[in-house]
Amino acid sequence: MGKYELPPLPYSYDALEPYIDETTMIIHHTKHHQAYTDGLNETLIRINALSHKSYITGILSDLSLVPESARDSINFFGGGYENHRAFWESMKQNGGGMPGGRLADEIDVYFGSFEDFKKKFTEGTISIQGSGWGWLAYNQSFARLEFLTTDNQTSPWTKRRIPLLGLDVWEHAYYLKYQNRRADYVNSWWNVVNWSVVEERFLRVAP
Ligand code: MN3
Repeated sequence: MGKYELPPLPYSYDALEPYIDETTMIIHHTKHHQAYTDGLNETLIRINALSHKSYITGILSDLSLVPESARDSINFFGGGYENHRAFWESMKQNGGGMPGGRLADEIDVYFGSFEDFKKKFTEGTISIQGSGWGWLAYNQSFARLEFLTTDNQTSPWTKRRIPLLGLDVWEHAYYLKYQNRRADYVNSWWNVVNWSVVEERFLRVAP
């Protein structure tokens, strides 16, 4: 694939105000995401795999193929690179509301209702111990939607799940504005979710 580069944000750093503040977005994108990107490139160089034919999601899907000495680094930096890339894309200014179409129907089937889904996602993500992510994901083996959490930067791809919508609850994602109030951050975040992107992701993978 060649060297990975920090993907530009699809909006300005202040676009998600007041829910996610500009300073947090600048640091999160230019420092944290940049560090995952650099760490991924350094790890690939170390194992002579910068020209690996698969995009990072393919590598994360089967870490057993990665040399053992680099597996944790690929999991961490590769997951961090990809999780953040997808995270930025799944938010927008004036987001929020509800999904429509087939995704809305499937959420009703597997979670009961959109409100039930939101509750499960919110509570499950708030209660992650330490750093991690909450996810709405697609389980291709069982052709169904699922909620899951992952620790640190582990990607849903590594758990054989296709990420549709993820929420970063590392303290770096909210501490400047919300301090220790993770619940306030998670509840606010629903106002910036870009449901049309999540619907597109779902329609690409669900037959
Ligand atoms: Mn982060």
